[in-house]
Amino acid sequence: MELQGKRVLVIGMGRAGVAAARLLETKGARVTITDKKGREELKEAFGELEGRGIRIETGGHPLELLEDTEIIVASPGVPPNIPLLERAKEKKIPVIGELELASSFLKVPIIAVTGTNGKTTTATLIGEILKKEGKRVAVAGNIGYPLSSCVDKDYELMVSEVSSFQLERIKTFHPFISIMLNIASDHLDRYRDLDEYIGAKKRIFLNQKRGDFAVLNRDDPNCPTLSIEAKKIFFSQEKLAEGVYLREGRVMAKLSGGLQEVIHQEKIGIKGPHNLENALAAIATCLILRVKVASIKKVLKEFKGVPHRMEFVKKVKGVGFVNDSKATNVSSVMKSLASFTEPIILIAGGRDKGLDYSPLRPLVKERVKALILLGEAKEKIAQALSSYKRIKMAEDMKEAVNIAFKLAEEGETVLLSPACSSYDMFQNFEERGETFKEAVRELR
Ligand code: UMA
Repeated sequence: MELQGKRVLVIGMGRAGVAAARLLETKGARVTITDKKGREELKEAFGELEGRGIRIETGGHPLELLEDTEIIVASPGVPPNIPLLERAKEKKIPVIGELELASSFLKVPIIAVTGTNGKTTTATLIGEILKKEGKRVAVAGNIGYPLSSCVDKDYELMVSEVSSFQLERIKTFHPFISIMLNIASDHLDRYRDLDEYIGAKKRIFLNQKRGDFAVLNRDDPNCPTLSIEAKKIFFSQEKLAEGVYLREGRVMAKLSGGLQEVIHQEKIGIKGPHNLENALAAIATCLILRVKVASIKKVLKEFKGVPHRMEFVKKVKGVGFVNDSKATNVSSVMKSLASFTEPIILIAGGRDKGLDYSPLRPLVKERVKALILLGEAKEKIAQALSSYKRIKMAEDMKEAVNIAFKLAEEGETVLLSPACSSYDMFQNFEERGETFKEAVRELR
């Protein structure tokens, strides 16, 4: 992408926008960045952009900015229907995302991971296995570290977690391996329906050709398999004729060569059926990359998962506390609940994403001893589960943790697994998880 002297407008001064603005500036573009928030709230971003000759416009997105704009780079969290983007469309100003911008400068093969749940765990796991194999690999994208920060660095492979928001705004983004883990209802505050959401996710395969690979979940009926030009490699918890699958508790792989056993399911460090799915996808990907089975095995045994995803915090008076702040949709919470056998005191709620919470009903009835709700969505969740009577409301995380601790008995688990985004009360899910952990540490 030739950017020398180009007038580029970046929308959003979060992690993606700031990294994009910095990259654009190093490529010789004349950069303006705008954010709807005021200057006070954006202190950190100001600090990172100062002294670089970047024009900063805060407190809104005046339409006049378009008069001096040739290309727009929109942050993933910026919805397509804001007036500035609607007007840009009328004026035929091209709009790309930060993922498209960054990947156009990357010269190394990209392994892209998408899906509703498990992206971060799988991307991290693949990165760890490749590192064990001695590869210079970066793990970036939706995981919290923008791809723009990886351009012109000394990597030989890029593992990128990609979201539907990022995929909406790609044009040439071309992964060598695309992984689709699963699809369930999510982000229905941005998409009309599940089909539109799947449509955005499917774009991961858009520019793949023969010679590329698509790693797909055979067990998920929502996972698209049609109109994919790349070679399809399936993974499954049931036996397959070809691919990576489970047979009598053993992970088996049959790709281009003969059948081989990779690891016994019980030896995999991360537990639960959803994590098995993540591990199978990572194994398939690493075998495509011709990684030695010994390296895969070693990392699978040692890997303990990622922070804020079913993260064990500590035990207080025999009560376990688990931080699952990254569970920001209903299906993710269901998978988490299903992986416990002891009674759970569940803390949920946050900003609603247009989701239907009623599918939680059976599992909540069966496994949840008490449900503590907080945040903007608390009434909506309570209504969806109205036949469940053991609900308590909390004003903040500290209160939620205190109530949960009072109700819990030895041997039980307090689980933060919100089913909602964090933006009503926190900067992001990481801050929510940290606040939960802090409240747990303060318990006596
Ligand atoms: N903003 C505007 N105008 C708008 C909307 C937002 O100016 O109309 C501004 C906000 O005031 C804020 C900034 O945009 O200052 C935030 O931008 P952003 O929401 O794109 O967030 P970033 O900090 O740039 O983080 C983004 C991803 N965020 C989202 O997709 C919502 C991060 O994924 C990602 O880690 C990061 O880029 C680096 O690549 C987070 C996420 O929640 C984890 N992702 C969703 C998910 O996983 O479900 C998709």
